[in-house]
Amino acid sequence: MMAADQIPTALVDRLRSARRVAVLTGAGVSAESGIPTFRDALDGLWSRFDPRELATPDAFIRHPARVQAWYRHRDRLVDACAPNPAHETLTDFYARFETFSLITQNVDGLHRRAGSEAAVRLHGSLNDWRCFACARPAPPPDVRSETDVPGRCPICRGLLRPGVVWFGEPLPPDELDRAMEAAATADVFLSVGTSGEVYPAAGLPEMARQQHAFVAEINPQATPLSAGMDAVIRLPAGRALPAIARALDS
Ligand code: BV8
Ligand code: ZN
Repeated sequence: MMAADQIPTALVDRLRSARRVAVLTGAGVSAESGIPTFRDALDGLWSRFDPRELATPDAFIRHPARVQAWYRHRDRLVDACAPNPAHETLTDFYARFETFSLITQNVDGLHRRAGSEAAVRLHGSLNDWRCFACARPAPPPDVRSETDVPGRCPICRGLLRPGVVWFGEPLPPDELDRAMEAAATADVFLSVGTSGEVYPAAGLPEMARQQHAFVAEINPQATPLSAGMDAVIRLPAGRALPAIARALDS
């Protein structure tokens, strides 16, 4: 059993001596909580869409009720799920290292629900709905299908949008600055559960590597980032991260 969860000793050694550790997570870290990964989020009736056709301002303007219904569908999926051992182990890393930065692309809020209040949220949050016109925060619209009337702002009647960063939209500057500072100063950088295809987040592991951090990937599948890694762990995050914690404790 332990052989299957063998963690590269080079990674354990570098983590033991590391002062500054940074972790970038993607949708794969929530997979074991039952949340479909970003590319699998198009389940059931949503399977006829590509996420990049829905997660854009243009799609929202053209089909507001469709986009609102998809995000409310994902909201409900997330509400029924809980953090898994991957999220919990990463929360414990705050106490384990002198400086620990958790950077997430995920919008499901599970890192915060696991106690990682300081998680850097590069792509926003499913829960924070706001008016597309006046930007006032608003309660989520009760829209379940693209044929429903789209939800509107109670103040200016503008359309309501989820508080996520869509393709073509800039990332929140403060969050991106924090993430880049973490990558630029990390001794060890872990890329966990991300396909490494969405920028600028996917550029963070390379930033860390360029300043000679030890960079490792935790993902059952290879990604475009794999070739640049000092170590790869082909395990689910919910097994690999607790195994890393156990190796550090032994
Ligand atoms: C921007 C919120 C500029 C919405 C998301 C170069 C530089 C800058 C930009 C670009 C660039 N090249 C291209 C661009 C444009 C674009 C981009 O990157 N396009 C891609 C498709 C090529 N980037 C942007 O548009 C960004 N904006 O740069 O703006 C700008 C500046 C000024 C003014 C105007 C504009 C905005 C990108 C953010 C898009 N929003 N999310 C929503 O969620 O609906 S991105 C979306 O993809 C999610 O956040 C998701 O997290 C993210 C990445 O996907 P992953 O998390 O990796 O998930 P995925 O399903 O792909 O993979 C899951 C992985 O987990 C798999 O590898 C799987 O093997 C693994 N896995 C499965 N199970 C497990 C597991 N791993 C571990 N354990 C398991 N159990
Ligand atoms: Zn408004």
